This record gives sequence, C-alpha cells and structure tokens, in this order.
Amino acid sequence: QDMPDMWTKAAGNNTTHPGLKWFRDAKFGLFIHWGLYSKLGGRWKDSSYYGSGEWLMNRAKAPAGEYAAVAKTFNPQGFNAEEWAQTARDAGVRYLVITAKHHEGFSMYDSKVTDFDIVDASPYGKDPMKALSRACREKGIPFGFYYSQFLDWHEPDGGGNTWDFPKDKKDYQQYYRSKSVPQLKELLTNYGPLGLVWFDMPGGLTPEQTRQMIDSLRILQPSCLFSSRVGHNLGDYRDFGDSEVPPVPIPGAWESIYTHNDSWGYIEHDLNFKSPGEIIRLLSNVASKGGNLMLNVGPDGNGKWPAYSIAYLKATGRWLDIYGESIYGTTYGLIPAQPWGVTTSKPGKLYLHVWEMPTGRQLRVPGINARVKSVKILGSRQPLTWKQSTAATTIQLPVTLPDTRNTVLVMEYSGTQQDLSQLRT
Ligand code: H79
Repeated sequence: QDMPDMWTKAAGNNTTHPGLKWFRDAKFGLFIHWGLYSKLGGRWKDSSYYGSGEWLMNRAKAPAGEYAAVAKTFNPQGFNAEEWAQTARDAGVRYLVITAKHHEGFSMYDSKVTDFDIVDASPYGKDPMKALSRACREKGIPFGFYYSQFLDWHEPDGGGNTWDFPKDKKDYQQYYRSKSVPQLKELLTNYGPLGLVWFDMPGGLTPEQTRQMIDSLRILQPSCLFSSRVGHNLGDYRDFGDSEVPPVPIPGAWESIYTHNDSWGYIEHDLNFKSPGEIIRLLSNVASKGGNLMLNVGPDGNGKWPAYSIAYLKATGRWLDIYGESIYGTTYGLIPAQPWGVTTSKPGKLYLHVWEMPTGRQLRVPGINARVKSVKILGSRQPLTWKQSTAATTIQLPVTLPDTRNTVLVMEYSGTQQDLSQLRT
C-alpha cells in the first residue's frame, strides 16, 4: 500500500516504554480543558470571539495584567472531582488528561513556582488537581496532565505573547528554567503516578535541549508517557493534528484528539455537540486505523460540564458496555473502510462495525484469507449465516439491527489471515 510519509513515520522512538501497553489498549480517553478562559467563555470586555475558548486572551490581545485579574474572581464551587471521575467511568474512557496550565499561563493546581495559580490567586483556594488525580486513581482511570511547555502569555519570557512583551527581549531559556521545567517537576512529583504528560506546541529549544529536559523529567516517573508535541520526535506516542484522523491504518501508539463541540475551552453559545452516534462512529473509525480517540469536554467557570457532554458521554458508555470488546485492546481492521462501515481486530477475530444497513441486508466482507468459523452480533448469542468464497464473505443480516448507529458483529476465523501480533508493533 502506498502511504504518504507523514502518516507512516514511526510514532515514537521508544517502542519498549512500559506505558505503551495500557495506552494502546485504552482506545478511548477524555481530554479536559479548564482554566480562566472557562469562566470568560469566549467573551472579553464587550466582544465575543466565536471559537476562541482557551485562545481568547490571544484573540482579544488582552493585556497580561488585566487578564490575570480574572483569577481573582475564579471560584469553581461547583467542581466535584468524584462526579467528574464517575462521569468519565460511565463514559467508558480509559484515561483522563486535564490542562494543568494552558497558553494563558494560569496554573490550575497548587504551584510553588508562581503565585499565578488557583490556590494563591483565586478565592477558590484549593487544589482541584489533587482531588481529581485521587478520584481517577480510585476509579482506576489513568490520569495525565496537559502542560503548555512553551507558550505562556502571562510571562515576559514565555512564548507567544508579543502584544505585551516584545519578541526580541524574550529569553525562552530563562522561561523554561524558571517556570516550565520546575512546574513539570511539580506535576510529576505531587500527584502520584501519572499515565502521561500531554505537551503542546513545542518551541524555543534545540533537539539536544529538549532531550535534556525530557531526561530530567523521566527520572521522576519512568513509566509516564510523554506526548509527541514535546517536539523533535522525542515523544513516546504520536499525536496527529487537532481533530485529525489518518486516512490509513498506522502502526504504533498514537492518538487523535477531538472536541465535543467546536471548542476546547468552554463557550456558552457553542452548542454544536457531536451526538452519541457521531462519537461512537468517530471512536470506531479511529480504532479501525489503530489509534486512540481522546475526546475533549470544556467545563465552565463553575466547574460544571455542559449538560450535553454529560448526557452524550454517558450514552457512549452504554454503547461501550455492549460493544466495548470491539474497541478496547483492538488494533486496526484487516480490510479498508467499506460502504457499510469499518473493522477492528484481535487475534482470530474481526469486528465489523455496521454503520449502514447494506442493500438486501447482505454484508460483504472482501478478501478474508482465512476460514470463517462463526459470525455473531455482539451481545447476542444468535449466530448469523454467511457464505465464503475467495473474493468475499457475505453475511446475511437480520431485518433490524440492535443499534442503528453502530451494531458490531464479531467474525471468528482460523487460518492464516495475518499475524495480528505483528501488526501491533
Ligand atoms: O489545547 C488545544 C489548542 O488550544 C492547542 N492544542 C489543542 C489541544 C493549540 N495550540 N495551538 N494550536 C492549537 C494551533 C493554533 C491554532 C490557531 Fe486559532 C488558529 C490559533 C489562532 C488561529 C483556533 C482558532 C484557535 C484560535 C483561533
């Protein structure tokens, strides 16, 4: 198969990293963007900036001093770590990643490195990340931090804010030394074992400097994964662009990240939420290429999730209760996308994700080079009938499928199709 280089380039360099196993099996993660921007909701002074969310400060060119004053009114009394972790569990996600500090520069945890953090600068006065990391651990959900390591619009030496701080006066090294690295060390020290650190937007460091930074962090938690946006191809797994699914199956550990509506950070008037059906198809589509989906929710300034996010995530979890076997622990399907849907696989099993009822209820599966042993609908004992020829296996579907959004069939086969364990590396 002819694949463009950008898609096939190895995910990370370290294929023996101890964190890769859980990460690759997890398949579904929850991303949470939460910061001062969650309270502003896309509004600065009297203007509204659609699609700005966590980028509001930049879009409005808000002066760092004025923007920082928002912290004085940030008091998310509605935040409940157990509730968040329980919703994540109900949704069926197998890891959770939350913004410890986004580009705005505000630390959503108790940082000794700066006073511009939720404990020192806000009336809330508690560390929500302590509570959330604990709640996730109690519920068995690997927990990770997003950390914007280069962009920091609050700091004169941080990347990105050129409207307050002239670029030619910036000392990025100084910023890394005085804030970024010490904060990363805090995060890797004070919140128990982390599943991963999700870096974003590299800059200001040479490959060698990046390697040194990473090495100094790895000592703290050798099992913690670092995302590819740490830069210079030094991450442990690969992230694609925001809201991007590769067109072809990709070996190795990787992740697609998507927003639930059109924004990462909370925006009150953005109601363009993906329905449960859309989430389920997105999840199975990403899994059919071999990757994880990390879906984002944006809680508001009071610490509450949009009601649609809660409802639709729970609906996704109910689908996973029945069909999770076809997602968790799978790798990409053995055949390309079909008019009726996509496939995922495990050794000896091919999962057929039926998005559309095929004409005549005849589901055509091309080119299975192995003996088909049985075909069933997941969650049902009733075997289906099929005919296998060299060109294709044709399965007869019942009049109605249990789930019109995505009913999954499991096809068991014996023989030589392909060694799936080889596909996994
Ligand atoms: O945290 C989310 C984004 O804020 C962050 N990555 C995800 C996970 C990110 N940082 N930089 N970028 C993404 C790329 C920059 C996109 C932009 Fe724009 C296009 C900045 C300005 C124009 C999108 C549209 C954001 C603001 C307006």
